[in-house]
Amino acid sequence: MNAAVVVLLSLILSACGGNGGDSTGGEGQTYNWKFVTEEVDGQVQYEYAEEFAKRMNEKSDGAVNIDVYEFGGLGSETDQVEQLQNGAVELAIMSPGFTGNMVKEGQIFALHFLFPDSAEKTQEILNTSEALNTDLRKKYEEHSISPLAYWTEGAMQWTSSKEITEPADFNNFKMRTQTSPLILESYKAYNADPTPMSWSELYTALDRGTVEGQENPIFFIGDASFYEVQDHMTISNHNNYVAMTTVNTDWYNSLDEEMKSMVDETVKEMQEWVFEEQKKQNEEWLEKIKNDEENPTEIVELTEEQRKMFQEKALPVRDFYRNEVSTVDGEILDKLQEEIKSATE
Ligand code: 6CS
Repeated sequence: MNAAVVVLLSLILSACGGNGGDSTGGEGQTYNWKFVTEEVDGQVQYEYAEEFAKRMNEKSDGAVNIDVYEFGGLGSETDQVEQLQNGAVELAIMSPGFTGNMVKEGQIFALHFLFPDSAEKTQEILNTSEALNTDLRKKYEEHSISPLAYWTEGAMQWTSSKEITEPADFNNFKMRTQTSPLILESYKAYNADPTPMSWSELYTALDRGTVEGQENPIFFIGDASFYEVQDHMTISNHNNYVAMTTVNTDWYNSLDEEMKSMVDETVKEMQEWVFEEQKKQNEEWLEKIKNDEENPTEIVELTEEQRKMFQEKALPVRDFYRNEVSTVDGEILDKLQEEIKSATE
């Protein structure tokens, strides 16, 4: 989207609500908030925001009204980050993969094979980790973004125009990634040629061969139709797609205690809800992709031996994160690794 249009949209959005939305004060106070997502109707992030809005409306006896925006209307993923920062929207689902140039530490989620293979264990760690929920949150808050929760949208898989089963298959392979520099670094470790872009351009880029492959959870590969313009899907489980429920920090801090508790409580309840939602969508889409005869996809699952080859190449990226990316000498990563170790022992 044209930058001027985005600025104009942001101004209109601010004028329509601003911090805290409509406030009539005391009894009968109403709240009108905006919640932007990076996905469209039916997809996990959008469904999350709709469910969150419904619960808040019910709990507040109709006092809280949240307008949910699907991806596209308010610009690119990075435009949406700015809208949350400047308070044009109060709430956003944000992927750390689009904030890496700003919140360096948030790129921790770009590291392959860091979290356990079990999605349940991964979610448990995302829920309880002090490294993420306290230390990383502080880093985001330096930029007016408060991540209130981290949740998985499912394990990521590769789709490609040729079969990928070992690191050598990535040699000079044109791989689409999100914009965080460490994601690009993770693919350079396999000798691939990564290109960052918004997912709004990805279907066409895959179709035209501008890029040859991409990574995403299965539901997204299905719902965004990427598999229709790709021949192969590798079940690699090389990483988890992590999304964050974020709020504008000043706005959140300006809520009265009762409203803040209602937001916190709803965010907490949503963790279990969204885990089930992503699981259902990922399972359903895997079956649909397997059975789509019009758009056949060759699906291979990496063997443990093949995964080990990728793991070996991916491990040095952690040192790169510690030495070149982290602003606190890898402290958050070290703490997270300890937490992962004790959760999986
Ligand atoms: O690949 C992407 O960029 C998109 N993938 C997901 C699962 N959600 C939104 C995001 O922008």
